[in-house]
Amino acid sequence: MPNRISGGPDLPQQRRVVTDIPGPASRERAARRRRLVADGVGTTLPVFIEAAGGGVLRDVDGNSLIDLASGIAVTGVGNAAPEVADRVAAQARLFTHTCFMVTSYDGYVDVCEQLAELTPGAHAKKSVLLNSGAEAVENAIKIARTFTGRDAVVVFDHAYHGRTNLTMAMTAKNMPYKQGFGPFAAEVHRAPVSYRFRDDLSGVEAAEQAIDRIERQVGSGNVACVVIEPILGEGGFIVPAEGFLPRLADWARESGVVFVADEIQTGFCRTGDWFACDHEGVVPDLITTAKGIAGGLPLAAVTGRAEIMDSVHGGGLGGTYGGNPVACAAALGAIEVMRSRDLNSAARRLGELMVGRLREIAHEHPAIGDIRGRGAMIAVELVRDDGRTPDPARAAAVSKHCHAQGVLTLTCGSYGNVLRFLPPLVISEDLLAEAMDVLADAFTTTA
Ligand code: PLZ
Repeated sequence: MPNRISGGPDLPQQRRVVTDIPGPASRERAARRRRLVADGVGTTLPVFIEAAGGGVLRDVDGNSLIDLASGIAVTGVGNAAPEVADRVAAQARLFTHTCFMVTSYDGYVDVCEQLAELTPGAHAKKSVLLNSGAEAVENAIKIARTFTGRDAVVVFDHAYHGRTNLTMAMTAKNMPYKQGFGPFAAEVHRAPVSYRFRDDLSGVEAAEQAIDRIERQVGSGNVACVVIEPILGEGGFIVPAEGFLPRLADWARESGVVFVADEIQTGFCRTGDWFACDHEGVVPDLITTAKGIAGGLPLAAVTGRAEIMDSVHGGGLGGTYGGNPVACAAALGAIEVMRSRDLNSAARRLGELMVGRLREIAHEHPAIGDIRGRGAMIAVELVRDDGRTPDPARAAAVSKHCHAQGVLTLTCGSYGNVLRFLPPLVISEDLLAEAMDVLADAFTTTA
């Protein structure tokens, strides 16, 4: 069937609300969805999308929504970016699959070359390509365990690493990710993270506290790896205080522990650097990436020191679809956009715009207890009148108002009280400013 509507950057870059949201056409489809899709699959906003591009999503009722989600930090280069779509189409016409473990192709190796160049550190690096973030984290643990001959995995409070069995064990929050899904994998240990809004510790003090916990409760000689999101994503866009990550990385090096940065949400220009670790010059031994790497196609990777990556026996890493040629073509197109349009600078500009506006809103609304994040990964933590107690109800109400007004916002956080903003890095500043106006209005309306 020919597609009459085309997405991508040609889609009119405007907010336009022509029906209730969700409108009648979406509501009709939602009934069909309920009949056919498992109830356990959630939805933030029950509209059906027919086209998307730049900073907007257009639904089947003709509403044009400002996108502050990017499909959870995926479409940084914009939805249906021509550089991605064209390469995907061309590759799909050549061949769609061979299985890289059966016969090789250039796209896979090209993506590994880009990863070696772009990820932190000048050492020799190698990669394995996979399908999802959780699968990348699982593989990082396999590699760290083989390299060290140790079992224990250390993760942090408020961490999110995925929904597979091992990564559920690593994820902190019970509902909705873990409830009823156990038993969970063994040898996963949790340490406290630096959380400036809720602790009084400097970054180094918080790191010492975490290290002490690990040494007392696990024993550093048993630890294969520490896995940390340099900015914790689903857990509430928690930015560890300066010095926390470098101290932890130093301790890992001294202790023979593999330092794994999970940059699945923070990677590929989102924070205004290629990777969030770059901000403090932290060089992880292994880095997991996914989401933003391929402009919306499923692709993930573990990249790391060649000697660590190569500790795994031949045939020990892989999977049918990992590094699928169409997904690799998409990644090469996406990375081309990041370079040619300097999306790191774009992310920084968007961040300044958002933080500036959020400060104004916070001035009038004490419900905003904290504004944090980096680049185009920004959030506000909402609290009650005491300035401390989490207020998830307010976060939900503000988000609901934004949705009704045609702005797609997301919430997150261990308490569900964090509103997060993840616009595509190619969104126009005007559109983002308009979204912030709607947000300001949402705070006033829900006060
Ligand atoms: N590590 C840091 O952010 C995915 C989860 C959405 P997958 N975050 C979005 C949801 O509710 O399932 C994520 C992440 C970090 C790992 C993952 C997992 O990546 O591609 O969803 O498996």
